[in-house]
Amino acid sequence: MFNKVLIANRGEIALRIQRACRELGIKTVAVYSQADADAKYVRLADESVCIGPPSSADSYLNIPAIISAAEVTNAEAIHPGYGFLSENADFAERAQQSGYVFIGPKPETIRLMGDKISAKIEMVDSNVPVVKGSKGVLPDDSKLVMATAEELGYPVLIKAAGGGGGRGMRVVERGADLISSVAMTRQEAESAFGNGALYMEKYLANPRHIEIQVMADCVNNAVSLGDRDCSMQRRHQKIIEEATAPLVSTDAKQMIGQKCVDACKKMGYIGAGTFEFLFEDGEFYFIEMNTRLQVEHPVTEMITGQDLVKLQIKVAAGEKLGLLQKDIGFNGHAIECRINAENAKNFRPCPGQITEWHAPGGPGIRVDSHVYNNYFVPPYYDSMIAKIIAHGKDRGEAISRMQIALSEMVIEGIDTNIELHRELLGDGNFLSGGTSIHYLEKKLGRA
Ligand code: MV4
Repeated sequence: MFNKVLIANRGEIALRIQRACRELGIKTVAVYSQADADAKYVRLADESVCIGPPSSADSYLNIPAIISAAEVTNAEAIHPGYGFLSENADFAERAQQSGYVFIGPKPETIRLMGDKISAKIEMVDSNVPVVKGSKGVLPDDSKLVMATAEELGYPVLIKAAGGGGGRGMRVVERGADLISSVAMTRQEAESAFGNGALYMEKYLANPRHIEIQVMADCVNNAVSLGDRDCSMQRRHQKIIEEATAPLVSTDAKQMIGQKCVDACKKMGYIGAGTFEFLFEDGEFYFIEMNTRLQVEHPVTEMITGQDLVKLQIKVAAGEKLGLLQKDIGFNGHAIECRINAENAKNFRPCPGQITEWHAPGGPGIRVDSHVYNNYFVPPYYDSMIAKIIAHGKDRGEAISRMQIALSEMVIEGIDTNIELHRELLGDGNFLSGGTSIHYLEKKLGRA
């Protein structure tokens, strides 16, 4: 096992990774920007290194500064968390070349999945169901583009190979708009990702977003840790996630989980991974794979009893998973509410001083947060300040516990989305389960 791990992230996830390291007897190095100098996870780490000014580009995205911090502290491995450099294949490669273990998949795997076209081809080859679409990259020839769209039937979706997470895509409703839409999307993709490669898919009108969590070791053992429903989102920011997905048969979940495991084995996947699917009319359609730990990993931890961060670190250190699929059980239901520092009406980030902080507790409640009384939420980063996770024997109990937790929580000094969560936890459609990816935006639009 490693002696010392550098955590190349901030906020709640830096603290979460630190806790896993501590359980494994690993010393921790926190890196921080000048804006995070007073943060709790910086104080709690065994060592800390300032890596630059507040702006992410100069600190948490500054590869040479992070590698230098690993050098001066003699760290053996780097955990990238989520966001920032977590899916940057060049970072993984440079860390490796400098002699550090990158806690994640191989750089070539990150690259393969980072290109959404090669990822989709890999899934087709692994027998994972994908959305109907162009075979690989969309050709330049307008006639061929038109023919592809006609064959799929409108509406179609033009997506950028370098995109993902909602960036670089455009819905096309009719043939008359197709060629200009392709040209615009290509332009945007070239300037945003330096890659004008596009692909086309049939547009699914009202799907849910369901993802499969996997974990794999370096001797090609892989397991599925089940699914999560992340359909409750606004502008591609998830706000509530739950495990397991409501109203999907256990058989269908097991089948798709097994396909993801097989795909992992075929590509020699190592570490934690998430297969993202759209789910419509009882069918799963692969859209993207995330090669990192996800924000919503706690709901999976609550129902499986597995510590995903400890498993990530173990397999990165070359240890075997020591788990077979039959060892993975699912117990009850878990829901996560993401608490953001944001204005309730316009959703704009609301940084500032927290003057009162009371986190909820009680049976089945977990709070992952780096916040404390009088903490100052800096304006430079993501506005998520806490995650409340409620676990219960079934969905009803998880919901009831979350409602109580939300009623207990007090955050003063800044605006948050707690009130929105309270509203959603009483929303009839949410309570029934199975709302689509468009549900929240439609509900907010009506309000
Ligand atoms: C789609 C789709 C409908 N049809 N693909 C958005 C983010 C990226 N991960 C893929 N996305 C979508 N791809 C087809 N063929 C609808 C979305 C989509 C979406 C997906 C997941 C979660 C939230 C979403 C919000 C809007 C659109």
